[in-house]
Amino acid sequence: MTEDAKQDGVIRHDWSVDEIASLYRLPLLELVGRANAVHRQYHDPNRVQKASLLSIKTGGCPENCAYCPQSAHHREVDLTRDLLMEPQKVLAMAATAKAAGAERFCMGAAWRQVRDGKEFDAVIEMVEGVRRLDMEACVTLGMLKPHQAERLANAGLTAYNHNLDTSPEFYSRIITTRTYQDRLETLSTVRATGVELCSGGIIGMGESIRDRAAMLQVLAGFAPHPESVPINALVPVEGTPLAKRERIDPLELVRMVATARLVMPQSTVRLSAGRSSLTREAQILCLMAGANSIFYGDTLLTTPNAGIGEDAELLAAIGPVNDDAEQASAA
Ligand code: SAM
Ligand code: DTB
Ligand code: SF4
Repeated sequence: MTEDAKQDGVIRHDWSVDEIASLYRLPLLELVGRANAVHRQYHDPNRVQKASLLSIKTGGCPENCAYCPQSAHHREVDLTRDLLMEPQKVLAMAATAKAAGAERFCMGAAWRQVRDGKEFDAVIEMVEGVRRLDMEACVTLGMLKPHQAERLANAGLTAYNHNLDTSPEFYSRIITTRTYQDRLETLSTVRATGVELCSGGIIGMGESIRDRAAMLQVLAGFAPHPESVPINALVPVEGTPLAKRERIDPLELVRMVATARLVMPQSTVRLSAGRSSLTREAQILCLMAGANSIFYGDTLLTTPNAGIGEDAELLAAIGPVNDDAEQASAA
């Protein structure tokens, strides 16, 4: 074991970007091996949490995130805008997701920020309803004020998703309608309520390895680390400024997951968007490298996901996971 590897698994908040970039660039087998050892130290290697996503309010967002099909700035995108869904309909979908094995239900609204009023009241009702189903509830609603975060906390919200997306340096190449600082402030507003943080980012937008490392450095600088770290690979959507970006090499995703695992040993690392273009084997490598959750269901928010059938096959091929009879009998 190298001297560096002996320190693996220590919880730190003082990583340098250089240190993180060096981990990312390790020989792949060394990187995955070390990440797997840390993963096994803190997590059950046979557990893969299934989370389901639902877009509760689709499209027409005033922000200009270059990757996002829901931005009103990208007029060429073929997407039907929708008003906020009725809580009853959302809760029926949550119940269906639970019946399919999802433990967590994540609801996304294409808002720049939360506004008080009927729509927010309806979101509170959704959160309460998901918790009554005995599922974890996560929402992603854009920026929010302390009293709004408190209301979500009182409704029983498990986690708030708010991604940093990329490094502070690369950020303005992707989004100009809000700042990195806005993002950090929302995260600290959520943290103050005791609701868990879900924050991660996207690779494959033209950023460098240093940018990827710099994003992880900011995340790992939080004390405690975000409980949940989604790692997305860009899904290039026709009509967005990033539509023509080539899909990243799946091994870059493996490296990103492994590096996230090494710098945030206790966090749940979620293998998020981009999974539908990965082979079964590449997904398994990501799980070996430290991912412990997948988004389960036929769609992410607006783009296709690996289907439930394919995922059932993936999980069955791995063998019984989650220690439950449902998976064992599907195998
Ligand atoms: N409006 C909310 C906000 O500001 O956080 C959230 C919804 S947004 C769709 C949630 C996250 O999905 C984004 O932060 C981004 O990381 C990810 N995402 C959106 N479009 C994507 C794409 N085309 N490919 C990969 N990830 C994407
Ligand atoms: C996250 O980091 N990825 C999920 C979840 N958090 C909300 C969303 C992925 C969205 C991919 C593009 C789409 O389907 O619209
Ligand atoms: Fe709006 Fe969120 Fe999409 Fe950005 S990522 S355009 S904030 S929905």
